[in-house]
Amino acid sequence: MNKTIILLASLAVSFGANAGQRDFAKLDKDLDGQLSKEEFLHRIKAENIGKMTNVFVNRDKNKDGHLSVDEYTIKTKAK
Ligand SMILES: [Ca+2]
Ligand SMILES: [Ca+2]
Repeated sequence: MNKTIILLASLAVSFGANAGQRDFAKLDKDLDGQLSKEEFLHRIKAENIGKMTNVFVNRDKNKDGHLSVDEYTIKTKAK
């Protein structure tokens, strides 16, 4: 059953997903559909934390302290 759910979830993520949306899914560790600052900065090197914190704040358009998929992908260019 769990495999079915995971398969469906990954289909939903990959259906029409661009690179930014795939990145988002990888970063969203607790799968709540929002990126916390901790999740966003998880893979960022220490020397880039300050810069990326600014990126996070700039992308958080509704200032709720989390990035939605739309907020995350709005300035993310497809790789
Ligand atoms: Ca999350
Ligand atoms: Ca937000």
